[in-house]
Amino acid sequence: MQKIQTNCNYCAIDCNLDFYVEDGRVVKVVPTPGYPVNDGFSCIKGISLDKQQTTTKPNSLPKIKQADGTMKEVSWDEGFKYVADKLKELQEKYGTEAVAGISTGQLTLEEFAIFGHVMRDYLHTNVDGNTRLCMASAAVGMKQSYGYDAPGYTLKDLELSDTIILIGANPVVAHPIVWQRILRNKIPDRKLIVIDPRRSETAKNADYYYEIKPRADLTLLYIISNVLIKKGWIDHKFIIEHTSNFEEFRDFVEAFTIDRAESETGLTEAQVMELVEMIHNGKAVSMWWTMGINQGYEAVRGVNAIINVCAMTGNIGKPGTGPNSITGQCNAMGSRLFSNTTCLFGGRDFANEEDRKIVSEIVGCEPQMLAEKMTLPYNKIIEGINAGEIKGLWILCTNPKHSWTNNKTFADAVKKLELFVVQDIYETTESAEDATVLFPVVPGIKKCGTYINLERRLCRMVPVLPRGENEISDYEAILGVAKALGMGKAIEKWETPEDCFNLLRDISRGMPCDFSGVKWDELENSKGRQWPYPEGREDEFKDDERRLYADGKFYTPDQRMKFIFEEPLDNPYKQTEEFPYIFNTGRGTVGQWHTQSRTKEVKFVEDVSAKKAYILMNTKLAAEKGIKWMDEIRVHSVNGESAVFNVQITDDVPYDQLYAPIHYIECNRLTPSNYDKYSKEPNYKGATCNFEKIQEG
Ligand SMILES: Nc1nc2c(c(=O)[nH]1)N[C@H]1C(S)=C(S)[C@@H](COP(=O)(O)OP(=O)(O)OC[C@H]3O[C@@H](n4cnc5c(=O)[nH]c(N)nc54)[C@H](O)[C@@H]3O)O[C@H]1N2
Ligand SMILES: Nc1nc2c(c(=O)[nH]1)N[C@H]1C(S)=C(S)[C@@H](COP(=O)(O)OP(=O)(O)OC[C@H]3O[C@@H](n4cnc5c(=O)[nH]c(N)nc54)[C@H](O)[C@@H]3O)O[C@H]1N2
Ligand code: SF4
Ligand SMILES: [Mo]
Repeated sequence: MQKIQTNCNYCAIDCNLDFYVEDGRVVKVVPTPGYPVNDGFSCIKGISLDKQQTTTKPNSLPKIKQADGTMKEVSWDEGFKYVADKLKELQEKYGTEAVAGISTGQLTLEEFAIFGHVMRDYLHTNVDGNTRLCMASAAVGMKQSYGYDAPGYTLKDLELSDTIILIGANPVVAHPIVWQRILRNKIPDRKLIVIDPRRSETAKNADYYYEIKPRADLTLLYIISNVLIKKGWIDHKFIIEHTSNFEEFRDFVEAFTIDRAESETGLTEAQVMELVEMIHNGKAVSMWWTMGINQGYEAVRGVNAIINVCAMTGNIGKPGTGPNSITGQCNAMGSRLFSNTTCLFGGRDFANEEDRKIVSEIVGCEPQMLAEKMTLPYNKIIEGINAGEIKGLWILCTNPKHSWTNNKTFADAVKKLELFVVQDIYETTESAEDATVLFPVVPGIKKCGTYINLERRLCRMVPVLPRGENEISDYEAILGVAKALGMGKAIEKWETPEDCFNLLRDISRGMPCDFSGVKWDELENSKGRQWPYPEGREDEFKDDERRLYADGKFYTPDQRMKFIFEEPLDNPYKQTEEFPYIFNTGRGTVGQWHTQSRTKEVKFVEDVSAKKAYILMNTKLAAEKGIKWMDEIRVHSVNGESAVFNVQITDDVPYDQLYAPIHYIECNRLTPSNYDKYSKEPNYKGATCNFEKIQEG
């Protein structure tokens, strides 16, 4: 029996797992003992990764839609040629930006990098990623405050913090290893604090739970900042030596007096004081956030505000501290730096001549070929299709017909496309229904590549199972189209994932994410490597768990963390008589992953999962409306759409809110086309709605 260590490609923890394989079949899966991230633990998604082998067809060829609407199987070479010719034809007919791509945070570094090279550099067009739906606000916020998209923590900080504040994060469901690391924290009197508008699974297990009004985080963080300053509970030395713009911030938050708390945030003055005192008394305070912050109409400012609180109290760069952004998808951290979408590879600048020279020399093209500007954001791509300006779309490893906000706009858009390539491990996703070309590719357990986890750790995916005839990986599919496009010299250095890794590694040299000391072969069977890990300085960076900012130096031009703030905006979706309820959305269960294309194949997850869309409703509200457990209701959203859900009744959701798990397509039928103005991340958790009971019979 052979043991193969590889990483889980669901969430951003990137657990490592040992697969025991015999005769081409997985016999057992054991979370890798001693791996610094998950050390012998994982969730059920990780240990069921091998279940996908049963659904991927052994003989997987592309399919092309025919004039009569049927899909015809063709050889891979024909598939590559068809897509390449069609992309060029559409560009010639309608303009360079008439084709676009939607990439992902769930592929390997090498896969979205080559996609970014082909589409953004060679074809000079737009590619955004599903990371926009997820991490864009954190990425933009960190770039503004720190000068670079660099979450500074290591997971060990969860065990070293005596005051852990989770704001807009539900790790019991969404990041079980974050939760497990919190449980390993044995500091006496360690406090776990949760700020969430609903009593989530994590809130129920917290020492302190604050039921904040939805979207009131920014105001709360400004009030907290003001009280901390007024009390003098701030780290003057750190502020003077390592930050900028503090005085302006201090003057700005003066207006955020504690008497505003109750009406504006839903927390009483006493609750806010309790929270502030815990921040002050904590020796190592850490704040962790996820989608409750990132997915809002002023999300970037929320990110800045969390960073501000940590910085002014000196809770940054030290063990157990930090404003810590928890990443969503397995390689969202990698895609933010290496997908060639919002920055040149490695976080370099599209407009910087020196950066262009370095990157072009390494990747093997002329500097003029490189993309010149950031991509159009996701929403503009969808709007562009609906406006008839974009005629071709190639999506990889994402299922937007389900996950995109106000998802009818995506469903409408794809009907207008002349070319719609869907590259997925399943042909049965909602998005695949409208494909004009299907590229079936192998799942993670049959391919190789690298990933970067939420604490900046690179790790290797190693093939666990052999491939069947005609089975190819995402990398090979993209490379095939690149060659059919006639990229020639510009793709010569990209022959294998290992070649690509080496290019990215060279590009990273000298950047904050420098991983020039990491070697492809050495990553296998290793403990992974957090960046930075510069070549020649390996000894300085040899620890298995490392954090950034210990020296108080940031990536801004003056090396200072910048206090950034702005007057809170008016909520675009106020509760009205017509739409009196907040429509909150998020993860439902540990076993279910996003649009369920993968996890519904896992029998022991599917057996315990609801088959139809459901929504959580407060007990009192249900009683008032005469609604019983699993009654059907039609929910009408402020976005103009409606959808049907089964009701589950609970006290964990406040009276004026409904909570819809994202794993059912109905959820995003009702979310709005509304975005943070800086990050363009959708305001997924902020719509309002109303509902009526569907009468039986
Ligand atoms: N099982 C499972 N795990 C997953 C995923 C999955 O699909 N299934 N997806 C992965 C991905 S890509 C991501 S991004 C992460 C997401 O991980 P999380 O962000 O932890 O998950 P969510 O359920 O989207 O949202 C977290 C919480 O935000 C709260 N919230 C809503 N509005 C507000 C608000 O105004 N203020 C505050 N403070 N909180 C608010 C919600 O009530 C919810 O409890 O999970 C990852 N892990
Ligand atoms: N209302 C609401 N909507 C949300 C959110 C929310 O909190 N609320 N969260 C948002 C967030 S944070 C995220 S990250 C998105 C996620 O949204 P999506 O990315 O659309 O969701 P997934 O189901 O993860 O889609 C991944 C697809 O890739 C396929 N796949 C898996 N492995 C491979 C592979 O190796 N290669 C290829 N080519 N395909 C593969 C899967 O079969 C699946 O169809 O949803 C967003 N939507
Ligand atoms: S989904 Fe996340 S927590 Fe679960 S095994 Fe995979 S990486 Fe680990
Ligand atoms: Mo995400």
